[in-house]
Amino acid sequence: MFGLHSGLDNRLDNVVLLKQFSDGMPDQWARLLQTSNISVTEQKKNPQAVLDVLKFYDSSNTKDQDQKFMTVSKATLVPSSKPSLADTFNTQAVITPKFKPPDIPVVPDNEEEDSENAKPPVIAPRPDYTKSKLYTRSMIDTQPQPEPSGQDAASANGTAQAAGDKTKTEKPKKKKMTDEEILEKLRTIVSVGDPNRKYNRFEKIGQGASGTVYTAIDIATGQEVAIKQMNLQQQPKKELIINEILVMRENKNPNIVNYLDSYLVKDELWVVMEFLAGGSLTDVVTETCMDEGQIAAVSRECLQALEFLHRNHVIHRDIKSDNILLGMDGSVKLTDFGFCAQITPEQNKRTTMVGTPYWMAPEVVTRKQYGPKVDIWSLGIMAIEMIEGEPPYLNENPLRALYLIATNGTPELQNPEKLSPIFKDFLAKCLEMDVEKRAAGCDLLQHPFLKLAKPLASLQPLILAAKEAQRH
Ligand code: 3AM
Repeated sequence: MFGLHSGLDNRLDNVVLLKQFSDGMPDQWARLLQTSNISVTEQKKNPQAVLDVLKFYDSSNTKDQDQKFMTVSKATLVPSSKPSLADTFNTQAVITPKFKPPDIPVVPDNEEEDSENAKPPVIAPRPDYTKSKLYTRSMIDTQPQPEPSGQDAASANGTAQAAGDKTKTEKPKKKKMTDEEILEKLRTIVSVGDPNRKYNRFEKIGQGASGTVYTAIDIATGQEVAIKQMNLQQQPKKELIINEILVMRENKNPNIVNYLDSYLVKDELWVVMEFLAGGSLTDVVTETCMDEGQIAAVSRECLQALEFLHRNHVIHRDIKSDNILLGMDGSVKLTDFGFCAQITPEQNKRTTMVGTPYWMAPEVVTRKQYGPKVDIWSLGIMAIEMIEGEPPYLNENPLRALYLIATNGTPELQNPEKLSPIFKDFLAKCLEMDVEKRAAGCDLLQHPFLKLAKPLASLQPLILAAKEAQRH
């Protein structure tokens, strides 16, 4: 009886607290909070974190943005029409299971097995609901942010102002470019002419966050290319598209998907890039088990891309397996520069809350000034995807996931005892809460874990197995 009473009292207490906390809150926030699964005890423990994540969620929850940052789901549990963010919360009871997915065993690295003789990888017993992309869309906070607190301002080396970012700054706010100004700027970047005369045999391969992706053949060279077609009217932050093309065009690297060309076709911007036939790393992590040698190989390739970008003062800000594409030969390349930020030595910190909730670094979620090391944190989360098939908290509502990132710190692994000490050390250096102590890309490239890397060709059987699993 005592238990029952105390439980009831607790609940009543919680209702009162919840009401007190949400009093004076915009209705939309109170509604989001109610469906977020953030318990009242959690709300009470860290109200500021709750307010931060609510603000972010609300400001990135416009109809336009739902369209832009939605990724099409392949999961059977996901409704066939694109759900709105509100649907995301309302259907949460349906798509969020009450139980944890079964543990996915990490296949031990077998040094004697060369890639050609490798046995087909074990297909992980991964339930369909964990493959949902419903929760894994990229987001950006479009609201202006408050002035930094004294402490934040003092710790930063400068103020931030991205192309298209509304970040805190002492200067007057940068005027938003008009649609005509954006078109004018794009005309100076794109090639003249009709791409339908240069490319043929268009085939749709997918619907991305900002546009539809096709494969096509370059008629002159016979090269297969990928073409992303973006409707300019439907882009809520058109400045980001300019950013995307310029960064891709100016930062060529073997570990970055190669930008080839771009065109304006009526209302659309077409971006032509190299085609990677192996699919995304998400397909591999959700459908197969990777061993440490394969994880080390992918991590090294991604780190090479990040070290290059950071050296050139670019923060990617949306590192996740969906944005890593694979070639059939096992090559690993980073893509989707739609959220990246160009920094300078004088203005090397940003504050815009941007990325995909589950992969976001704590300093982004708690709205501190941040730098390139946010990509290193996200790489650590991506390494967890390679071990467990999904990022931490994926079963949680995104709002609660943001709260947990803000308050829990370094996430825990499901089966840490299955990993080698050297791999655990690598993860700890990526997922270090203290940004100063977190390793930089150039340091991590020297980490002994990467010496375990198998040849890239060892990824081929995983790519084939993922493709095979997706056919069924
Ligand atoms: O729809 P899914 O997730 O299978 O991986 C990207 C995504 O696939 C793929 O197009 C879909 C929408 O973004 N994609 C994007 N760029 C690509 C490229 N350069 C690409 N696939 C191959 N090469």
